[in-house]
Amino acid sequence: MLPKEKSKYKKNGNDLAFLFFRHSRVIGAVMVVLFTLFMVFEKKDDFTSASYVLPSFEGKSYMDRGDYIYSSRVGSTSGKTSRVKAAMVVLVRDKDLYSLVDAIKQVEDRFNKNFNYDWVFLSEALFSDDFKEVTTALVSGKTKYGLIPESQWSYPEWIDQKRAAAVREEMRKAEIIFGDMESYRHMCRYESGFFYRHPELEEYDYYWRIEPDIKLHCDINYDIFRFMKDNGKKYGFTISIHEYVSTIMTLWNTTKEFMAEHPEHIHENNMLDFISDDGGESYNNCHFWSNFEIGDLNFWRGEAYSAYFDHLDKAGGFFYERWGDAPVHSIAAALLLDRNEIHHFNDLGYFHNPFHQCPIDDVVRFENRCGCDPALDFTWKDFSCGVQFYTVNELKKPDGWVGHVG
Ligand SMILES: Nc1nc2c(ncn2[C@@H]2O[C@H](COP(=O)(O)OP(=O)(O)OP(=O)(O)O)[C@@H](O)[C@H]2O)c(=O)[nH]1
Ligand SMILES: *[C@@H]1O[C@H](CO)[C@@H](O)[C@H](O)[C@H]1NC(C)=O
Ligand SMILES: [Mg+2]
Repeated sequence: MLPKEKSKYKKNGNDLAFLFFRHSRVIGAVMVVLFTLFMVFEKKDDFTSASYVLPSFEGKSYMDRGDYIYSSRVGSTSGKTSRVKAAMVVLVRDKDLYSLVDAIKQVEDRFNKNFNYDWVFLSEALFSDDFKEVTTALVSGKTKYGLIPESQWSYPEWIDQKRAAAVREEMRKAEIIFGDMESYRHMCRYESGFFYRHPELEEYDYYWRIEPDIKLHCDINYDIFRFMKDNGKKYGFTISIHEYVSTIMTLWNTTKEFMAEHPEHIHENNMLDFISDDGGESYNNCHFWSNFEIGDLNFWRGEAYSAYFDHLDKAGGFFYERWGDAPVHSIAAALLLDRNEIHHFNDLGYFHNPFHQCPIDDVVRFENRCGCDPALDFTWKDFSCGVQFYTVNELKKPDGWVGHVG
């Protein structure tokens, strides 16, 4: 450095020091005011620390906490690495591709990029090359595209199609949701009785049902399918809800016929108390919302459920009423499974219009990077059946659940 420049810097430095001393009282006063304001607004005592540490973690994952999420019946899934035979399954129309892409991306980013499970897309019409290319580009596993045989997406011969059409017209007038739709009925019947028999699903034991427009709010940091297998779970849900009675007027009576005819299929440790408040006399309309399902395909493929589906299908309520696959699957799971085989995934965070599941437990939400507002969580609300599920199964509800009722 040249001497001249050196002196310049020195001079500037002296000037600054001079200014500081001249105004030291003013500067001091300003600093006191700022400090006081800081103390007033920042009531926390850790105002000096540079990084913020989440208070409730205590270095422990909720996965190891052994509380309501992993109830006493459920073991830890850590340490297991091998994949199970499982796939994401999507029933979808070709034209709904761009309602589906973001759902796929979320499932990949939040879960599947670490596990690379396959995706199976099903439809009653062939998928376009565009659909196949876009979906294949998005996923980390293999993709398969299955065509639904016409025999499974049409009227069985015992159905009176005139009667079915008359019902649709009545329901249209009564403004019953999807009541006038023929395709919706084929969809519900297919999801109830056929998807698990599709040849493209033959090699799998577990499935996760995914629909267009759904959202996943949280990371899933464990292999959800292995969790099912290791813990003997056969049906997993996120949201439960009461069904619209006018769509299932005779479903319970038809179910009671089945129970009387096939007592051998009713599990001795069933969950009847989730779906009936009077010991089976009537249905309380509680069901698992089946737009999300993680389940054991072999349960649906088994003798008990096959007999139940056949009984319902013969009765015709998929067409003469508007039986949904959600109450059908739920009633079956509640009656034919051991209640311990049904699992509430309270740690996922999920949205299907119009309801959210958002874990109200801070530790779960923070640990899984949930991007949702717990105030919107549907689980504990009146129209949900979450309280019923936790109560009849004597599961511990998360702290503060009462504040989310209503
Ligand atoms: N291939 C095919 N898939 C269908 C058809 N109708 C519905 N689906 C699929 O079946 C599932 C349920 O249908 P949705 O229309 O989502 O019914 P929902 O969930 O009761 O109602 P919203 O999502 O509120 O419209 C979704 O995965 C749809 O993509 C159809 O006619 N053909
Ligand atoms: C159910 O069956 C009972 C007894 O057979 C009958 O009285 C009742 O009306 C039926 N309910 C419906 C909704 O069909
Ligand atoms: Mg849907």
